[in-house]
Amino acid sequence: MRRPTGPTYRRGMPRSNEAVADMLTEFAELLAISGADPFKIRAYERAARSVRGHTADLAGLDRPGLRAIPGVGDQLATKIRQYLDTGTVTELDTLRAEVPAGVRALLAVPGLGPRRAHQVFRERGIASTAELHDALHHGRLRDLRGWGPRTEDTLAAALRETHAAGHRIPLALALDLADRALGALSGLPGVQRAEVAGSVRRRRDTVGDLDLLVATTDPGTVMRAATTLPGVDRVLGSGGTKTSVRTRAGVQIDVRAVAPQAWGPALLYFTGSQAHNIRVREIAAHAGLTLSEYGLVRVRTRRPVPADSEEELYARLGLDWVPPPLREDTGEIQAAHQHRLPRLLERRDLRGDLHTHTNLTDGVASLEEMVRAARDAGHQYCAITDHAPLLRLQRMTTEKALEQRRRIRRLERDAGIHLLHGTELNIQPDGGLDWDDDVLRGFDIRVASVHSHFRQSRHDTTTRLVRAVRHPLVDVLGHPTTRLIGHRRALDADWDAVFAEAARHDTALEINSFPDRMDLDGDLTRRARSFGVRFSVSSDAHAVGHLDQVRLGVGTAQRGWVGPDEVINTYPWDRLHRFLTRPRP
Ligand code: DGT
Ligand code: CA
Ligand code: CA
Ligand code: ZN
Repeated sequence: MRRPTGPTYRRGMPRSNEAVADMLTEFAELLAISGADPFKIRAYERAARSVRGHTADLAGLDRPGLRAIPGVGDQLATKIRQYLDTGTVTELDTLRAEVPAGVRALLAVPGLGPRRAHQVFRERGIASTAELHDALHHGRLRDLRGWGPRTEDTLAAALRETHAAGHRIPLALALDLADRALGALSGLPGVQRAEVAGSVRRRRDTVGDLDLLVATTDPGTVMRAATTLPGVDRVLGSGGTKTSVRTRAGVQIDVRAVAPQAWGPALLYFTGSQAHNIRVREIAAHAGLTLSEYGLVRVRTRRPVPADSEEELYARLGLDWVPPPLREDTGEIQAAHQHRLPRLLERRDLRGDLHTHTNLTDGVASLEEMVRAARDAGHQYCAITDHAPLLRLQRMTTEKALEQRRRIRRLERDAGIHLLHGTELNIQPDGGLDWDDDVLRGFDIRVASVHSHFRQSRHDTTTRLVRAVRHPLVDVLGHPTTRLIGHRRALDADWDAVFAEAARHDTALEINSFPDRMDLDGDLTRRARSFGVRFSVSSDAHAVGHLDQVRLGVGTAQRGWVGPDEVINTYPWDRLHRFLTRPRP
């Protein structure tokens, strides 16, 4: 389709040029992943740059006109023309089909490289940076073909460098590391309690380091054990009550030993945030008390005020206990004072998952395996939401979707779980969707997400999302910002406008739990909540092991102050069904 020049100009670049440049960049990335000739890859990169800098609208150029652009030769001119005329390029579609979506996230990992990214996905099923860290941590990469301990070391060194350069660790990895370390520490003689504090306990989506707190009568034993935690390769420092170590991948772990009677104040202190702690100490000061990591002391008499637990400490200060994800000094102190803290969503409130994939598209488990795993996870219902046709790499067709529906209906008869046949639609640059309404109506649930054209203007992105949210057959806006932590920025949109529209049209917003996504994040969730929207906290599982990821989404929802009644997948089956068949404005 040829577009007129003029109205399509955005920030000086015609819209079709931007689309072509995006296409060429994707081409280069996919070529790199599939191990193509570096010369060819560079040719695509160069052409992308040159198209981005081109002021005349490419849509109006014929092949000779395209060839006149620096870096665009005969073959590229043909491909660009095909793209402009048909919206796609045959060879690109083939490449997309060969490269699973998860692999692309691995491209951001320094020291890995495209070919190895593909290899770790293919041979180890690794599809996120968190999983990669984990595999490295356990030495599961060294027996890959062409690898060895040296290759692992190089990768670990590259990761360390990025951590040293201020890069933060994804929460998923931190939680896994914390679980393992706590497992090792909590069994030691003298240990009464062991927990993770700091930003991990507050469930920030990325963390700087891990802070472990141990209540023990025998700190020496804890300090010695801390230096030999699984995966540790360097001791940064070890004293009587604090040991700092570093894992192979460069993650720092601080272990602190405290006396059992100081557990409450120490846990409060080392959970932070610093801003929250400052406010709590101010309140103590007003009451004539000083609060430190050792406890509460009355200033006048210098006598300790007994308060062993966090609950007692907060209570002594006239506050309700504040759930750690709220401890950011953003209104939680006042709410705790007025006994108006929200009852937050918890893992056990979730009755089902509304975003999962099978091997019909880019999942690795079969439909049957996925359903069994969801039932074993205790879910009352599960939606299968494989990708829709416009995400061409997935090769979905209407026939395949209908066939899957039949399989789901058969399976449901004795699956012991309610099944929803859903779809994850692709919101097109103009806000359009994959299918017309007749087809869309046939699904039990429709999640609509952005999977392409991430660099539209703020105005166009907002219009695009608002149109999707207004669609009477869209139930959930999937991973709304499309950010990939450490790899891709959030879409630039007027989120207030999107949230207001979602509230008005009763479209749920997803809190996607995939480790690299966590999208919406805590801050946007809280913002969205103020508009009165509903949420869906889902796993986006591409494998049975991913169903457990909802713990990340739950943490994010908590940071957004979200309660169970605001989350559609806490609803019992009947109520969920009513929601999905609700009349829409
Ligand atoms: P992170 O590690 O950057 O993700 O963030 P946090 O909050 O875990 O910060 P971290 O590891 O520096 O310290 C853990 C907690 O210890 C922090 O949330 C509040 C508490 N804390 C107590 N005193 C201090 C202090 O003087 N500086 C800092 N940064 N934190 C302190
Ligand atoms: Ca920390
Ligand atoms: Ca720390
Ligand atoms: Zn998606």
